[in-house]
This record gives sequence, C-alpha cells and structure tokens, in this order.
Amino acid sequence: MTPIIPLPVEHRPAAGIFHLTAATRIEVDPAVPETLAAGAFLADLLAPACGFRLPVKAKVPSAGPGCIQLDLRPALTGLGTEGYRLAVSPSRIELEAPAAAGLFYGIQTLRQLLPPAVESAAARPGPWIIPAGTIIDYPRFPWRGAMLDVARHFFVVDDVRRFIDLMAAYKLNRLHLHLTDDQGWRLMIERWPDLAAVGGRSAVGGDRGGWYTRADYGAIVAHAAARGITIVPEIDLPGHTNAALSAYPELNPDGVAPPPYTGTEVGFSTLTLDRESTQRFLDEVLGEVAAMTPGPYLHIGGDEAHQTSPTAYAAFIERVQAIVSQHGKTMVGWEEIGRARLAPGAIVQHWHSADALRGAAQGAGVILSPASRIYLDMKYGPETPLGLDWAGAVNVEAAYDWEPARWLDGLDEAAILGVEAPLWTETLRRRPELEWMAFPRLAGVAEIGWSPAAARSWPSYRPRLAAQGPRWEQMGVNFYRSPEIDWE
Ligand code: TNX
Repeated sequence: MTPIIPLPVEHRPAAGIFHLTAATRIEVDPAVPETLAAGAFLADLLAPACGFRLPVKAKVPSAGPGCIQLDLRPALTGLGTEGYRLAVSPSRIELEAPAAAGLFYGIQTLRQLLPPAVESAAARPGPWIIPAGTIIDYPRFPWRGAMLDVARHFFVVDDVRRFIDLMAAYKLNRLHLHLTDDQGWRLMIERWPDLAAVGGRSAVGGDRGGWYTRADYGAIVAHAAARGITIVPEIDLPGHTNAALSAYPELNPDGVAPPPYTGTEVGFSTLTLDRESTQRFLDEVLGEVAAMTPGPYLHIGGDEAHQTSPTAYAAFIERVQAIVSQHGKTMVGWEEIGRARLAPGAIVQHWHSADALRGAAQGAGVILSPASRIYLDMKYGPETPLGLDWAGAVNVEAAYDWEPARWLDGLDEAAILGVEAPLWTETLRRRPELEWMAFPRLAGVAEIGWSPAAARSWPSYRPRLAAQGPRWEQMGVNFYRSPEIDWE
C-alpha cells in the first residue's frame, strides 16, 4: 500500500495502475468554480515535473479513459466539510467532495500516490503511475495548525508562502502568525504606523527586522486561502508588547518609550488598560487587523503577562474580548485567558499548564499545543544545534506518539478543536532553519490532527515518514534526517 501522510480514514488498494501522460485530461464542471479552481491547481502542480500541463476541460457525458474527473457533490455530507473520495482505476480517476476543501485534499493525496519525482521543479521522464484503489477520507479535528513566530525573527512573504505550501501538502488548515512581540511589530497598522515603522525595525540578536505591508498580508492571506488555510493573526496582549511600547511613548504610564529589545527574556512588558491611549490602541489596532483578515479568528495572545496583576489581567482580557467581538471575530488566546471570564465561542490554546481546563469549564474550545510534544522550536535532542529546550527535547517519536484526547486530565474530547504546532524563532534566522525544525515533526502533527486515533501508531508511521524523505529532497526542503527514521 502506498505510504500516505496523514493516514487516510479508509484506503482499499485494487489491482492495476493509472498512467498519467500528456494525453490525460482533467475534467471539471465549468459551471462549478470549485472544480475549475481545483483543476487548475492540479494542472499547475503537475506541470513542472511532468513537463506538460494537463488540459482542464468540461466534463462530457461519455467520459472516456485517461481522465481525472473532479466533482463537487454537496450531497456527500457524510464526508463533512473537508472530506473527499478518490477512486483510481487503470482507465480513470474520480475525485469527489462535498466542498472545495475536499477537492484540494484529494489532490494532495493524489500527489503522494505519484512517485516522488512529481515534486521536482524541473521536467522529469516519469513514468507517472498511480496505483489503483479507493480512498475515503475526512479529518478527525477541524483545527490542524502551525504557528510561525515572525516577531522574534522576521520572515519575508516568500518564506511564509513556502511554509504554507508545505503545510498544505499535509492537509493542515490553520496558520497562526505571531505578528507582534517584545522584539518586533510585523504588521503595518495605518492609524498607528510607527508600530511597524519603528517597532518593526528590531529582531532578536540585533538581526534585521521588517514588517508586512497591508498588501503583503493580503498576499499571504490569499495564498493560504487558495490552499484551504485560514490565517489566524496574533496581536499579543497585554504582555509581549515592548515593540509597541517603544514605538509610542503615550502607551507607557510614565510617557517614556523603552528602547527596542533584542534579547529573549519574556514577561517584562505590559500595556496598561486604564489609559485612554491604550483603549484607543486596542480598538483601532484590533479593528484594522480584523478588517484585513477574512478568517473568523483573532488571536490576542494573553500569555506570560507577568507584570499584570490577576485582576488587571482578567479586566484586560475581558475588554479585549468585547472589542474582538465588536469587530465580528472569534477570540483565540493562549491558555492563560482561561483565568478571565470568557464569552461563549472563545478558544483557548493550551501550551504547558492546566489553565486551558479553566477555559474549557467555561465552554471554550481548546487547541492543543503541548510544548513538550509539538513545540517545533524545541531541540530534537541535546546534540542538535538549533532551538530551545525549556520543555525538554522533542524527538520525532515524541512529537508523533501522543493522543490529544488523553493529554489533559479532565478535558472532554468534545471540547478539543484540534492541534497546532508553534514554531518560535528566537534561535531561527532563515528559511532553511525553519524547515529543519518543522520537518519532519510537522508531518506528524498533521497526522495527529487528521487521522483516526485508532488507526495511528508509531510503527505504522515510521516507514510512511521515511517515504517522505525523497519527496522533500525533490522539493528542496531542508529536513532533519533524524536517526530515528530509516530514510528512503
Ligand atoms: C513560551 S508559548 C512563549 C513564547 C516563547 C516560547 C519559546 C507562549 C505562549 N509563550 O513567548 O517564544 O515559549 O519556546
């Protein structure tokens, strides 16, 4: 059976092989834009390696052999909003899904059924063979995410696009961007332009800073959307705000802006709620970010506010919660927000304590990002050069071999929205370093979020992961060849 990550719900191999050639057609229903978009995406994906671009044509009633047929079937409700059915026979391929996301995910599966050379950027000879069989597939959790910290070190739009492409290949659907922190503010806010223009200049270690213009952010959002990924922007409040405080003196109680910060300590900065300028800042900044963001979520941080008393902290989060809701968004925050009074619909993100249970007790949904398992910035082992180790080393097996429903004692599985793997960048300065920390571990997180719990196991996963190696080589991914895996 062809190795696929994440493991599909049902995979029944059959006899025979489909040969994809320059004569293969992609058939869609031109009246259904989702099928047209999926067809174009598939043709574009295959073109570089195949050296030909498959034509995307209107489906004809008596479709002959040699076609890949894409169908939107809203009646397939049993597959949920993201599922698909993929049937490969020697003569044709049928991909059907109730919604656009499923078509996209079916294409990602098809991609892994093809030889690794399909990932090549240059034309290769093939043969482009796909083993016959039927796959029925849908995700376990609706939230399958990664987080990228572009605040400690800044990463240009192309780096983020590439990260999105790699996420999409494993059916991840949320990219949380940690846009602000003590060391840098990375998004232009027009009513507070110095947040980026001044607060965006710095980065950890005195490295070059940077920020996204509105157009940059829009480009990231659009690239993600075309791959089924929702951008979740984070404005970290009330702590982790030195960059903002350094850009606007009036945000400081003493009216004096602190210098930019390039170290890696946490928990020393805070905004103060009882200032007129803070209130205006919160409303205008969150308002602009909400307006720029088509997705329903606004992450407000809330972590490690060590300079804020428990009462002031709760008041701050509750005020922010009201503003987020006024701007029509769902509030997401790190687990600490469970200490505030949460409104219905709030989402808490567990990272290392039991605080998320306090959120869940109030009805909040929970995203699991346990640092000791899926913090992609943790070292793989004591010997690996990059990363931090405050949560311990996280090798490939540890990142994969844990069960969300059993992670937090007392957390009902129904409250779990899914998993998200954060990639903090205190020690990571360039794209190849991001990739080295994310891969292979992020593939395992994708499987935890997608595949049925009962079907998952480390012995089943290990060889499937090994089979990703040649694909990543073709894609030029700088992955860590962990000695835990017998790489192909
Ligand atoms: C804790 S996780 C943090 C971040 C650091 C990270 C490093 C969380 C909500 N806060 O500020 O970057 O550890 O691993």
